[in-house]
Amino acid sequence: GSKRPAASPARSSPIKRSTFVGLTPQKEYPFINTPTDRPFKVSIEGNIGSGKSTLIKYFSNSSGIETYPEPVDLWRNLKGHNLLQLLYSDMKQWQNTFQAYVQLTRLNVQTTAPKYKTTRVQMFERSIQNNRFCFLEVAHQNGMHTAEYAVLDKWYRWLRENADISLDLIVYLRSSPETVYKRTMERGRIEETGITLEYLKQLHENHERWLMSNNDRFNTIPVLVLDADKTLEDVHEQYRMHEDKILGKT
Ligand code: D5M
Ligand code: MG
Repeated sequence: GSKRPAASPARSSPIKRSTFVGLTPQKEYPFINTPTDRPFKVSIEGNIGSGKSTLIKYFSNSSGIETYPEPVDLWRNLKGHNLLQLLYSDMKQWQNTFQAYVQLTRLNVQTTAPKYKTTRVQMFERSIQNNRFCFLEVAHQNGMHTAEYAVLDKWYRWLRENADISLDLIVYLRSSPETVYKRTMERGRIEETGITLEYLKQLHENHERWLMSNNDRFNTIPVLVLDADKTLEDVHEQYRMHEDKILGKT
């Protein structure tokens, strides 16, 4: 691991909330730590349509990097049931089941041992932390019973204590709801045709609270913020510019 001097410009000046790009100030864990006994674990986070899959693909052919796209296909076919379809057809009815299953599948992915001895980086599309601090919060705000919320929270706490779900870095593809709304509609994933701008705004606010509020209750993992509203070429340029950080070569 690498230790750096405590002062950095980003820490002394407050975040310009609308335009901030870079590593967010963190009170207790301001620097990226590169482990020596296991691969560097990085999670790619952001709203629906923010370009997470694109970033994952960008790094997927590099040697030493293992990428783990979201297990959407598992959610689409659980013994013939399309949970994603069910979720969007009736959120109130299905969000508890959906959160429970997503948490399980993410746990499975995030605790996967690296395939090769030479693997330096494990890169995940979203995380079990995302599930807990973003989507579970949204579900609760949208009417999930507080008892159901408490059960899933208990599960999360148990998992955090008893499984290694640690992450070394979060890359936040920060976007505006309007931009990702347009992209999501253009992508046209069949289950997602009913997604509203309101829902994407709500997801945005919850990503912001989780990753930008500098509140230890939600997050203590370093966050690299990229501007995902930009064109694909510009976002690729940001990948290249921050590649060393993203891959833990700091
Ligand atoms: O995310 C894939 C799809 O899965 C998208 O419709 C959002 C949905 N998703 C992912 N995780 C959750 C949780 N935990 N709750 C509800 N919905 C979820 P994409 O952003 O397109 O890669
Ligand atoms: Mg995706």
